[in-house]
Amino acid sequence: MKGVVLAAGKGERLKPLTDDRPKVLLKVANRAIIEYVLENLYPFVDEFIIIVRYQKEKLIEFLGDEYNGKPITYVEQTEGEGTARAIYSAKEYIEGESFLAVNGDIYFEREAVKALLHAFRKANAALLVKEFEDLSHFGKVEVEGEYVKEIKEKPGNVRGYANLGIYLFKPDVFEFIEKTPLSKRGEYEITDTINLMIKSGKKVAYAVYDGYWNDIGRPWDLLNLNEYILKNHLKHEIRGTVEEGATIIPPVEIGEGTVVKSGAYIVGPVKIGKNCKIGPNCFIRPYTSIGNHCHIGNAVEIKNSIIMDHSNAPHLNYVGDSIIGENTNLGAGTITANLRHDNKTIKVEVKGKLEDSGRRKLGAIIGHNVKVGINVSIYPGRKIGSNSFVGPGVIVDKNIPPNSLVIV
Ligand code: TTP
Repeated sequence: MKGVVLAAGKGERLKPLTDDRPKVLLKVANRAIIEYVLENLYPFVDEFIIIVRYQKEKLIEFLGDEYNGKPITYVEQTEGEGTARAIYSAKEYIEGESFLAVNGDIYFEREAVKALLHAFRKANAALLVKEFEDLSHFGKVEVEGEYVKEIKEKPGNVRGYANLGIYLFKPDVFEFIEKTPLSKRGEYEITDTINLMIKSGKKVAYAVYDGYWNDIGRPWDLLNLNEYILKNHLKHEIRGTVEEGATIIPPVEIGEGTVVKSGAYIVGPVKIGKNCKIGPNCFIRPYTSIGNHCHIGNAVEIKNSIIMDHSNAPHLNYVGDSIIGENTNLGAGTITANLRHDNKTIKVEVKGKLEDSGRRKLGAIIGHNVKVGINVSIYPGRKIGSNSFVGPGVIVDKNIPPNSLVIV
C-alpha cells in the first residue's frame, strides 16, 4: 500500500518558525515532525508519496529519496489550495490500489493506523476519529452505527468525535475530488469530498483512536508535543562526555560529541543533541530539547523549551516555555518572561488575530538566524521574526516582523 503524506501547506500560523522552511521540517525533540509521521506509517506502506510545494527543496534535501529503505516519491501540488487538491496530486501514482492519506503535520502512534485498516474492510473509505470535549478547532464527525454520516467543519464548543486527518481511500476518491466545490475559506477540502461520497451512497467507515494525537497548527502545539515525546519516548542514554561535578537526573539523552561541564544540573526528561557545549554551571529543567551544535553557558536556566540546531544561550539567560529557531543567539542577560502577573492565560497573535494559547506559561517564539543583544527582555507569547537583529536593552513587548532591525 502507498502512503500519501500531505506536506505542501504554508504553515502560516506557525510563523516565524516557518519563515524559511515547511512546517513538517520543524524539529520537536530533535526530529522533524515528518520523521514521526513516516516512522509510524512505515510498517503499513511500501512506498511514500509526499505532496510538496512551499519550500519543497528543503524537504527533499532533508529526507532524500528513501526512508529506511522504502522509496519516497515527491509530487508537487501545482493546482489549487486545500487537502483535497493535495491528495488529487497523487492520482497518477496510485495505480488502482487503496492508499493511506495522512496530514504531514500531525503526530500519532502506530495503533492509529492499525485501527483504521480494520475499519476499512467493510467500506469505500475510512477515517480516524478521537473524542474531544471541545471541537472548536476540529471537524466534527457525525456517525451512525459503523459509518460516518457527515463531517461538519468547526462546529463550535461541543463534544464529539474530531476528524484526525488520517484516511484510507480507494481510487474512486479522485472522481469525488473532481466534483468537490471550493469551501468558504477558499480551499478544496477533503472533508467536503467525503461528504459528497456519503451523499452519493458510498460507505465511509470510522475507527475510534484513544491514543495521543497532536495537530501542529500553532507554536504552542510544538511545546505540547515536545513534552509528550520526552515524557513517553525518551531513553536515558549518554553518548557525550559528562565532567565530574555535573549532575544528571534521568532520563536524559546526550548526543555524541557533546560536553557537559562541571556544575551543570540537568533534570530529565531532557534531550540534548550532538556536539553541544553545556555549562559550566547551568540549570536545564524538564521537557527541554536542545538541538545539535548548541551552546548553553554559565548561569543559564532553561525549562520546557525547544532550542533548535546551532543556537546559543551562552551567558546569564532565562529561557522558559519558549521556542528558539535555528542559528539564533541570545545576548548575555537576555530573559524571556513566561507568566503574566495577573496569571491569565497567554494570548498570541496568529495570522493577525489574538488567540488564547490556553497556557498560563508561554515564553518567546523566536525565528531562525536571529541575533538578540544583551539585556533584552521579551514579554510572554511575543514573536521575533527570522533574520532579525534586536539591539541591546530592547524590551520586546510587541511582535517583531522578519528581517527587522530593532534598537532603543
Ligand atoms: P493546514 O494545517 O490546514 O494548512 P497549512 O499547513 O498550510 O497551515 P496554515 O493553515 O497554518 O497555513 O494543512 C493540513 C495538512 O494538509 C498539512 O499537513 C499541510 C497539508 N496541505 C497541503 O498539502 N496542501 C494544501 O494546499 C493545504 C492547505 C494543506
